[in-house]
Order: sequence, then structure tokens, then C-alpha cells
Amino acid sequence: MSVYETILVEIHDKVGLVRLNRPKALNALNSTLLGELVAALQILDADTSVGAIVVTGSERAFAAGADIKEMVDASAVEMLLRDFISQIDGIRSIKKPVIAAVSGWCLGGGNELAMSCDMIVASDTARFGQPEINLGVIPGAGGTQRLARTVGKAVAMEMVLNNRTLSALEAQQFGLVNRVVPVDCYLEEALSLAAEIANRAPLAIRFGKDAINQAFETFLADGLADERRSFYFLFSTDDQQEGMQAFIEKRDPEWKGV
Ligand code: DAK
Repeated sequence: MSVYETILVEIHDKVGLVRLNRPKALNALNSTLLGELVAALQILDADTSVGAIVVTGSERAFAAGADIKEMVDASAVEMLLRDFISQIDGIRSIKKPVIAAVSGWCLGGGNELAMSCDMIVASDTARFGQPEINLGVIPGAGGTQRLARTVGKAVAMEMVLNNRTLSALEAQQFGLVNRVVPVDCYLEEALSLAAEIANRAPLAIRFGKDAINQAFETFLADGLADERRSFYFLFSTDDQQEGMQAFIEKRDPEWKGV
């Protein structure tokens, strides 16, 4: 696997693990890190031995936002041309489930990155926020849209307009986070959740992820029609036969991913 400057990549059995690795800058997201992250995710997505992916930071910070030092002097046109946003959007195109394992600060673009993942496992020390208002700007990579769809208008307004940060338990209560566990085991928890998913029927996982994400991006009738087509399609797979036969024969299924 390639050597990166700002991330570390590991494989744990069927789970790919990407660690954001700019500890001195609290994993602030600069162009290099985002480019490397998306490139690594695409490689893991294409690796047939990998069934799910975990993205994590450090105990102190998942990511403290976009790199302010990189943006401070940029003009509007430079920001547009750097195309930072399309890199975060690249995460949305990953077909395998991506779980964010979040501890410490998860702010601004860091929270937008976490929300681009499919699930969030948080340590009890995690803090979620969109502090862009303190910098005279607003979120630009999903921190109004994904956030409002997830935590609701009332909480999103407080976070974006008044820098309200959420504790891990609040984030769970508002539906932003799947699980909250003690800080010494948040990464193991995320890896173990990813391993469970990685051992399930790969095509059904892929279609299930895509169908749920569509629920946030399309009209209900279109989403329902697409869900139905995916459901029928899965009856053309060996894994559907295997899953249903295994149930009837009272044994564990052996998934082939075809
Ligand atoms: N950028 C750059 N450096 C950062 C940083 C950041 N976001 N956050 C922290 N650091 C650096 C600090 O400058 C410090 O570096 P040195 O001074 O040691 O060189 C080091 O990390 C440690 O930080 P602190 O000394 O501040 O640590 P504390 O524990 O005291 O405070 C903190 C931790 C997380 C509360 C604090 O660092 C903080 O408030 N950080 C900034 C958080 C923030 O405002 N985040 C939002 C950034 S704006 C776009 C779409 C989206 C975005 C951008 C573009 N497009 C569509 C193009 C996203 C924008 C954002 O995320």
C-alpha cells in the first residue's frame, strides 16, 4: 500500500482502517489530507478482501475542521478552484460502509467529514460542533444540510448560528451518533462493528447502504421505487439463495459476494 504524508492505512482482517495523522494540528483537514483520504478510501473500496472501512483520528481530535491556516488568505475564486468540497463529496461515492470512530474534537469540516460517513461511533470525550460562525463564515461541506437533516432544525440552528457544541451523549440523543463508549475502547468498538458488517452479504450491504443514503437525497416515491428494484435484483444473486437456504437448513450462510 502507498505511503502517505497525512494519513496511516491499516488492514484488520476484512476491515480497512484509515487514521488521520496531523496530530500537531489536531488533524485539521488540509488539501493534502483530504486528497490522501479520498484516494485511500477509493483503494480500500476497490479491494475485494475489504468489507468495511473505519476512519479515525486521535483521542484528542477526530479533526478540528478545515485547516484555517491554509484558508486564511484565500480569495473566493481560489477557494472555488481548490475544490475542497468535491473531496468530501468523494467519500459519499464510496460503496462500502464507512464508519467514523470519533474521539475529542469533531469540528467544522471534521464534523462534515464524520457526517459523510455512514455511521459514527463516538468516545465519551467526543465533542461535535460547527464553529465556522466564529471565523465569519458558515459550514460549506454539509454542515448545514446533512446536519439539519440529522439533528433537526432547532439544534442545527444553535450549532451553526451560535457555536453550540454537542457532547457525545447529546449527539447520540439527537441521532448524529450510533454508539457512545468509553474513550479507551471507541476504536475497538468501531472496528468490531465494521467487522460484523464486513462478514455479511456484500451485495446486500452495498444496496442497503445506497438505498438509505438515497432517502436523504431523493423524493420518497423515487427512493421507494429504487429500493424495490434493488430488492428484486438481489434475487438474482447467489447470496440470496445461500442466505435463504441456510435459514431453512438451520446453518450459518457462507457469503460469496456474487
Ligand atoms: N486549522 C489549523 N490549525 C488548527 C485548527 C484548524 N482548524 N485547529 C487547531 N489547530 C492547531 C492550532 O493552531 C494549534 O497549532 P499551534 O499553535 O500549536 O501551531 C494546534 O492545532 C493545537 O490547537 P490549540 O492550541 O488551539 O488546542 P486547544 O486544545 O487549546 O483548542 C480547539 C482546541 C479545537 C478548541 C481549537 O484548536 C480550535 O478552536 N480550533 C479551530 C476549530 C474551528 O474553528 N474549526 C472550523 C474550521 S473552518 C469548504 C467547505 C468546508 C470548509 C472549508 C472549505 N469549501 C466548500 C471550499 C470547512 C471549514 C472549517 O472547518
